[in-house]
Amino acid sequence: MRTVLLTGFEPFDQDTVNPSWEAVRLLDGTSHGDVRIVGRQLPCAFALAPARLHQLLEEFEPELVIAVGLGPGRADICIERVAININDARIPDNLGAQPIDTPVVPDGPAAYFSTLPIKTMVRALKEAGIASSVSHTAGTFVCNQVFYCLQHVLAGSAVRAGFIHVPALPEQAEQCGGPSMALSIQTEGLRIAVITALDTFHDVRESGGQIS
Ligand code: PCA
Repeated sequence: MRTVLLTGFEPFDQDTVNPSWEAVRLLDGTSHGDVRIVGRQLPCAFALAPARLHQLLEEFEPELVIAVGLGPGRADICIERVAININDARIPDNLGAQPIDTPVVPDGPAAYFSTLPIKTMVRALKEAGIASSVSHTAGTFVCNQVFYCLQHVLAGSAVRAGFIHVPALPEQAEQCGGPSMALSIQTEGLRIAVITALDTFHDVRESGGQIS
């Protein structure tokens, strides 16, 4: 059976909900043709997330992996381009750890690129009327750590992988007045992202839009 693995994160900081997990949970058990989608949750903890990720890769042997996280303040579905080899936590994780300027993988390369067709995914989301863009930073917290570990462990393999940041839910953004996106749109956006990644082996060449 062909498998796509999606991961979402447990809530972190002051939140009681994490849209990345809520959306991934809704997609768990669905399928696209002969491909099943498996959705699992990752802990928001530097000490736990990589091991859980490795476990899931071994258990499900997916052909495609998309890790998803909440990007507070993000206004659209951000297809991440690059993971960097640094942990620099602005807040403590769910175990109280707050690494500052430590490597994700000692002696690992400075960065890894997503192996997903990121521009085609953005285009497909926009064509479906869902706001999306290429992002050039996944931050330096647990999301970037997981993204880096994912690309590190799969480097040189045929398994394609990448990371997507989703916006806050409307009920989360209410308190601070920041941008948000409804869960149903996030979920549909991730579904389109998965299908597009599965079906696309050569990314389109078009501008990602940013100047700086
Ligand atoms: N977002 C955090 C970690 C977990 C999540 O959903 C981040 O962007 O690093």
